[in-house]
Amino acid sequence: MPDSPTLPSKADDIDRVFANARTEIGKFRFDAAVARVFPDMIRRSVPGYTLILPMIGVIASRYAQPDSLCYDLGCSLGGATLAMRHGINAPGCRIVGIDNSTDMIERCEHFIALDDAPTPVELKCADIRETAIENASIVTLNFTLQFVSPEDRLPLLHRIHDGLRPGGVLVLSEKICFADSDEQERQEELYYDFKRANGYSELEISQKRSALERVLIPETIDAHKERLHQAGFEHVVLWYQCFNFMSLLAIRSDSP
Ligand code: GEK
Repeated sequence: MPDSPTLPSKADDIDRVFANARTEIGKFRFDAAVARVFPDMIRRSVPGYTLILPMIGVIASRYAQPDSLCYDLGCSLGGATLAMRHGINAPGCRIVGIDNSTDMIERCEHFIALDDAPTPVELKCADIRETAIENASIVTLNFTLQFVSPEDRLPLLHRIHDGLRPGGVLVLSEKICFADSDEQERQEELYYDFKRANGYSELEISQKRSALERVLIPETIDAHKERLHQAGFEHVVLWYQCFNFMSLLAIRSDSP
């Protein structure tokens, strides 16, 4: 397995963003307070995040094509960027990490500078709905599409498909929901148990849930698969699922 670095996290970088009772809960934002504790927040909030990153490295080692671009869309602090950087074996690749949070991109620059793998990384503070995607062999949307408004999702996936070379791949990781309400309740409860087991209090869980309402919009696995097919991807396979989190591998057909 490629050596995939985990982002450094210090004792004072523990996520306590929602630990104190708030009189009013505003919309969740990827601001400086979140960026500072982000490695701890995502590790304790997304089941399997620490497994998915090294697997993105494995996928990169197989699918990165020589002289192509590898995009990390919604790169945050560069977890998937670094995983790809350490997985890529093909010569002449360049990674482009894009995020529209200046606080995330500033910190991401720091983490990338600390890493010495040879593949060049370019970071951009931009909206992924507006940035060009071209000559790509790998694109990752690692828990990012869920923050893009539903009507903008298909146009973005179309552009990703068209910007991939034949045989190129998209890794799409998302929080999901279930069409069956009993299943939804069961998986959501297990998810909250996961958060409790990771030290989050009932107050933290409920305040964060309120902050994410209408900001993070989950969909079913079938809705994601169907949309990926509509965007032109021929082969779509579920390669990871734990409770209400999953990751799909979507492959652009080999023939141009
Ligand atoms: C990781 N992939 O560590 N344009 C650019 N960035 C965006 C947009 C947009 N329209 N919408 C949201 N973001 C990362 C984790 S976090 C997931 C991704 C989470 C960015 C947003 O600023 C944030 O940094 C990221 O997408 C989502 O592998 O926090 O659950």
